[in-house]
Formats: sequence, structure tokens, C-alpha cells
Amino acid sequence: MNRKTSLAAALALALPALASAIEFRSADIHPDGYPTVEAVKFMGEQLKKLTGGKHSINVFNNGKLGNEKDTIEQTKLGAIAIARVNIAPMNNICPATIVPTMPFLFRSTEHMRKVLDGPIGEEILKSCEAQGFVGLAYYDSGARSIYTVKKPVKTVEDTKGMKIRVQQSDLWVALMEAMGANATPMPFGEVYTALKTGLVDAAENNYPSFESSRHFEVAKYYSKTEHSMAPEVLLFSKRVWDGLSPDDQKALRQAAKDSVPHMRKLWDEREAKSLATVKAAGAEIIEVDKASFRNAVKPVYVKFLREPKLLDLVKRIQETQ
Ligand code: GTR
Repeated sequence: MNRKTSLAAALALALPALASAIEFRSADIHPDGYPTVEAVKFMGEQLKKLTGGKHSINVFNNGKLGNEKDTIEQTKLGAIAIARVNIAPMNNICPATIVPTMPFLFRSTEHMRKVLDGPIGEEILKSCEAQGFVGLAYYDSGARSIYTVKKPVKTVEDTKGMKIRVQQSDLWVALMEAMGANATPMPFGEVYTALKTGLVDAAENNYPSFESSRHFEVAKYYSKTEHSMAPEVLLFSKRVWDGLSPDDQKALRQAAKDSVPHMRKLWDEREAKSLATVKAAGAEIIEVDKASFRNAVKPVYVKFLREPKLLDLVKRIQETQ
């Protein structure tokens, strides 16, 4: 055997192994360093370890694969393996995801983590399988609050007539309308310009997104409405999933699970850091009359929780200690 043929033989031997090694594509709209992005990178490292170096994850950050709605569609089709998105753009696709998005539902971060880590969280993720998504994990997203360009919001009266950007979800539109505002749904990547040009008067988000997007440069009044703790989710394409071996599926589930405590640590650190950054840059953090917001959004519970299954989930969440 000459050198050439022995090389070809060696390659042929290596090929079956190479052919089954997969680099899963994962989408995120956030930049490097953001806790969701870093958590999925960490998951990739875990996956490599668990599969003896075979499988890996390539995180496409900064919306390189599109906005969240687009990446959800691509994931359903199997063009993207993993979408790390907020649960809100899933609301219209998978009704049970409405529940953890509901305003003023979770009493605290601990309450939210306990619910999502347990059977209720599992049940909600599982319900998305019929729509083409295997839910692998929830990540923290803190509490979302309203921030404005011109005048601070202190009670729900102040949001009357305001144009507020929301995520692309009917629930979010209804939520802002219940506060008397005009909801403008649009992708996250368009919000900075929308605030700057006056297309919207306000937006709402957690501290890390308010900071990383630099929205604080144009909207300096951050009013602590803390109206929703809608979590982040890690969705795997069911189409891709069904083509994987049970061992690979197990490794993916494990790697995702392992990334959650890591994400939470990064999240807690980032929340504190982001708050300090925006304050130092001149953002004003404003306490609000929370009860006025809580009362105003009550009709949203009636409108969106007609199905007994969803009502039951809410009840069980409220009963979780
Ligand atoms: C962020 C979240 C993103 C996206 C964004 C938004 O907090 O991490 O996934 O949902 O909010 O408001 O669009």
C-alpha cells in the first residue's frame, strides 16, 4: 500500500465517526457576554464532554440568524437546531407559555425558579412538542419594567396614551392596552431607533437588556413596574431531535440542565452590574405605585385564561410555596 492509499484507508475509517459528529447551530439576539449567550456556550462545552468530544454547539449571537420570531420558525423547520428566546414570542404558538408570561404572577425570583424547575415548568415545555419544539430549559430573565424617553411613569395613569414597544405576542399587546397604552409590537433589534426617533415613547425590559441594548441612552427613566417575569427558554428543533440517537438526546438534555445553575450565577452578577452601569450613565430608577398596575392588568387574566388547563396551571403556580 503506498502512502496515498493508506491515507485514503485511514480517512475511510475515520469517516463514519466524522459524519455523525454534529455542530448544532444555536440562535440568540444578545451579544457575547450576555448571560444567555454564555450559558449556551457553556452547554456546548458540557455536550462535548458528555459525547466524548463528538458533538458541539455554535452560538450565533447578535441576531445573526434573525430576530426571535424568525429563529423560532427556522427552528421549527429544522434549519436551526436551537433557539434561545424569551417565552413571549412563543405565546401565540404554544398557549401554555402564556402562563409564565402573565403579569404579576411570580412572587419572587425564588418562586419563579421553583415553579419552572418543577413539574409545572416541565409540563409547559412538553406542551410545545406538538408544535415542533423540544423545550430543554428555562433561563432567568429577571423582572421587566417600563422605561420612558420623556416623562417618568409613576402610576398606571402615566402610561395612558403612551406608545410602548412590546414583544411580538398578543398577550403583550393586551397587557399594555390594559394599562391604557398603545402597544407597538416589534423585534428587539429595532427598539433603539424606535425610541430615538419617537416612533415609540417607551419600552420595557429587565436591567441587563436595558443596558446591553444601550436603550438607557435614549430612555433614561426606568420605572420599577416589574410587571412580568417572563423567562427565557431553550428550544430544540423537534425535527432535528427526532433524527438523533437516544444517547445524544440524553446528552443534550443533560448539558442544557447543567447550564442552568451557571446561567443563574451569571444572571445575578449581570443584573447588579447592569443596574450600576445605567445609574452611572444617568438613568433614573423610579419606584412606582405597583398596586395601580396590578389592578389595571386584571382583565388580561380573564381574557387569556379561559381554558381550564391554563387556569389550573395558574392556580398551581399561585399555590407553590
Ligand atoms: C430580553 C430577552 C430577549 C427578548 C427581548 C425583547 O429580555 O432576553 O430574548 O425577548 O427581551 O424584549 O424582545
